[in-house]
Amino acid sequence: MDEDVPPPDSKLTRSKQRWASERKFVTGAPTSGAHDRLPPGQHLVRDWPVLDLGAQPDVQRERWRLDIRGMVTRPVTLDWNAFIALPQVDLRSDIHCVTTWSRYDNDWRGVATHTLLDLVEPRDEAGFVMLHGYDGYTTNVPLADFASPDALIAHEWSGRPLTREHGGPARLVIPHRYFWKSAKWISAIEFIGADRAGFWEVNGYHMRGDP
Ligand SMILES: Nc1nc2c(c(=O)[nH]1)N[C@H]1C(S)=C(S)[C@@H](COP(=O)(O)O)O[C@H]1N2
Ligand SMILES: [Mo]
Repeated sequence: MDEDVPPPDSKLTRSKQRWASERKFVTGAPTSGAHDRLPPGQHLVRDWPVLDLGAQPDVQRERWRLDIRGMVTRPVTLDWNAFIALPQVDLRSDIHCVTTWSRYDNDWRGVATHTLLDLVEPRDEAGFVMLHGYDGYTTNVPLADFASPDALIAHEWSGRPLTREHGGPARLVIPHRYFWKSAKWISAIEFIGADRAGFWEVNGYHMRGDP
């Protein structure tokens, strides 16, 4: 499996730079600006609420795997060492939960989704992504949202390992979508052609989740 992971520079860096310059997968302008930082109907919290289906899987790093599959040129299964060997980024972002709480300035460390896209190279038919969690949770996002420059698979929050209740060892973070799109205990990233509804989306939540 290790041979599937390119070295930190070379092709990966080049194609990241190329994607950045072409703004590949990115639709619309980055969302920020103090005036609209708190989306309509949201209130600020200082603590960090825990929300999930109730079962918080105990996944040790030694047993953790991230399966990246579906409509990609080079599917890969990363173990923890391969994941940590990928380029790491530090990103600060706000959380917006559909239950109306928002939390500003969360410091994440992890692997940018762009790095994973470089690794597996989604095929042209891939338009959406289904995220899978170790608790059986699923959620769907358009590829453009997954590929957002501020999206990452995070394993640290505020300089500490992400706790189990918040999705450790690693979770997705897509800041500009409601937090239910940010799968905790992430186990698989599946690239699909036609959009499919995940857990909350089947239960009536929005397919895009724009706060
Ligand atoms: N695997 C998994 N991911 C999940 C969920 C879940 O039940 N299982 N709940 C989602 C919802 S509805 C929210 S609001 C956030 C909550 O993340 P937090 O508990 O770290 O605040 O996780 C999202 N990701
Ligand atoms: Mo949520």
